[in-house]
Amino acid sequence: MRTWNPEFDRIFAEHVLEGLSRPEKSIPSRYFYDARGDRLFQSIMTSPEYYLTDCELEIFATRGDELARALMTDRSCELVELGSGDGLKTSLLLDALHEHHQDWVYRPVDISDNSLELLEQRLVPGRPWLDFQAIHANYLDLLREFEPGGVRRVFMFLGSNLGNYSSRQAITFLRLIHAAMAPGDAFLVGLDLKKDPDVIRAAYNDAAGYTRDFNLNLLTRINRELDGDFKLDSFEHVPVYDPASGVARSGLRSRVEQNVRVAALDCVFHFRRDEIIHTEISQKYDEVLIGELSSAAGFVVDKAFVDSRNYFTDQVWVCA
Ligand code: AVJ
Repeated sequence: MRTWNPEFDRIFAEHVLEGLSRPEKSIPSRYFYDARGDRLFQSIMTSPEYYLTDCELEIFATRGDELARALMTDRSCELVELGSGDGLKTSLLLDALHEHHQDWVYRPVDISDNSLELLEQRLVPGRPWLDFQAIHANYLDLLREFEPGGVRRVFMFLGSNLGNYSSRQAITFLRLIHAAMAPGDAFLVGLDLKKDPDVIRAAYNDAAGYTRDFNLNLLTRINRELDGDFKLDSFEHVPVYDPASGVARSGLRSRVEQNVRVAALDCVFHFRRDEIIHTEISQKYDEVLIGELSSAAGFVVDKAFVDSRNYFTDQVWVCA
């Protein structure tokens, strides 16, 4: 596996310092995903309330062949997956392409070397034709390294991962992808749609408590990696959803006024009672929002697939 940027640890410390020093405290959601966070996310994905994975899987399982046909060409191709996912959906697409004699190089890019290894164990056995070339990197940094042209590329960003960005960040990110693309390349993106707010609220507040543990894992991680003394039971997971904007937001509420020392940062952070550490946003989309986003970044929607409940969409975008 190729590691593109080895400085993850230093960057985590910097981001925690920066995020907890702000008047509105926050920690970037990408730090959920250490080995334990990856496992918790797997549990979230199998929880009955978290519909996103099932919906996207349904699209890949029932429309995989159409998806493959929408992406096929007569040139050699690489599939660059930003954030590696669990491999199931990707394997359906790769298998559908293989049936059409389209054996693409598959390059999953992920910040978690742990999940890249799991992915390799899941995908490679039984697929001797698969050229698997994982890249361990922050995909934001890596995207700047792609020279458009040469081999045809299809960038893939599934699972409504885009929703973790604010709309400004999302446009910046989409422009980075656009800049890495040459005419004829494509972008396959999975987006969670607006729907009954209670369905969305339940998805971020599962009864088994996986989402709560997933959020609190950020504090566990600071305790372990940065020698922090967060008391986990003095913080509560608070998910909220605003149907008008489509923003689902998660945070950790301090139940009491308290000071928390993080030794590796040589810092003590003060928390007022009820103060929130913002941990994640998960944007829900509608057609208007998708139109605004795609065109702001220079894309047009070429094909759109939805699941049977109209909860989720996978779309092929091309350069306008
Ligand atoms: C992987 C970013 C799509 O926002 O729904 C799941 C992560 N957070 N439960 C999402 C997540 C809480 C997930 N994404």
